[in-house]
Amino acid sequence: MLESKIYSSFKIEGKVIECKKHGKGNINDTYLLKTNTNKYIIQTINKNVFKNPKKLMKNIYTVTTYLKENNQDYKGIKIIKTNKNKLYYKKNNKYYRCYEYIDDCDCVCVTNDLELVYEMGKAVGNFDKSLLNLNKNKLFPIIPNFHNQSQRYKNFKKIEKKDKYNLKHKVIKEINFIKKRKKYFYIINELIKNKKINITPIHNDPKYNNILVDSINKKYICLIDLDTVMPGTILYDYGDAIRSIILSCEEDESNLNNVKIDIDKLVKFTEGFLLEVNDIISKEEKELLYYSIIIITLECGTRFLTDYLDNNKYFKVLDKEHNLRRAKVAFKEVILLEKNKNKIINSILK
Ligand code: GN1
Ligand code: MG
Repeated sequence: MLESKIYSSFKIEGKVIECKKHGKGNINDTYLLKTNTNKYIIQTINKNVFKNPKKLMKNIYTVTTYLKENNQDYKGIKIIKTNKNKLYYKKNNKYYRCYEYIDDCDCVCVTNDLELVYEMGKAVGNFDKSLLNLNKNKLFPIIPNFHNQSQRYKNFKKIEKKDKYNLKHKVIKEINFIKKRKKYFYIINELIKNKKINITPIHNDPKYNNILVDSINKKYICLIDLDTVMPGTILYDYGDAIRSIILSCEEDESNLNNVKIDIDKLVKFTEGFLLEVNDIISKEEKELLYYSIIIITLECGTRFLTDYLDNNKYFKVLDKEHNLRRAKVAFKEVILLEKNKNKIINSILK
């Protein structure tokens, strides 16, 4: 599927045996390249989302170098440079990058193994803790305002008002769902403005399939997909990981009856996360853990619905309704989180 000219421009070892599509990311295209001696990941970088691939790769280089320097046992992403020692390869205005494949691991989606969920919490907490002292000015704001919920709300209102593709009438219920919850889009921004929340380099996208675990030894390995490592609050990472881990189904499930949340997983993930960030999390941040799950889930659903109304320009879709299905799942999840508010707060802040 990939021209040999592309993979052979990287410093790969061995004789290529196969190169197959891999993973289920919503943004980049990923391939697994096998040689007779090694395995690699090759990705095309989505230029519509990442306007500056050069700076994107520079960020990943900065982060992985920093993590390696500070941890002798570093097991995360390793960039394979091109034969010309560059961090990416460009051909026909397309950008490609190559990583070492991280072997002996799994990304577990719908796992019922609470020990693994606990490890996933540790993985996210440890990642955030490890980046605490990386100078955030060294990171280029690759997608400005990525988790700025009030901007996301504004953008949603703008697209909805324009209704360029005449789709609004189909999703009035979902639009009202978001508008009714407008207050959630301002909570974190307000606290950041009042300096109640610490801003440090974080992952920004640690959903379940970006967390690698060793399901045999029951230990986390690392977080992958470092595209969005930028300054933010650890609450974004906590909220984003949980929203995907506690879901009983994929995020684009079409039967809403299958959308359930698992509070035991929520509790276990939180335990692992807090174990790692205990010394760096403030009282205010701790009190916001529950809200951050709702805020990030709502933000995510709003982004899906906005993209649906905008004719699917951002996320990869299988059909025209794909983003709408994703949005509906996220909104059902928000409802379930709201319904279980007391139970969740009591069990994670115990
Ligand atoms: C995208 O790249 P991927 O599939 O890990 C998106 C996230 C969303 C997620 C929803 C750069 O993540 O922000 O939460 O889809 N990444 C970007 O599944 O927009
Ligand atoms: Mg990504």
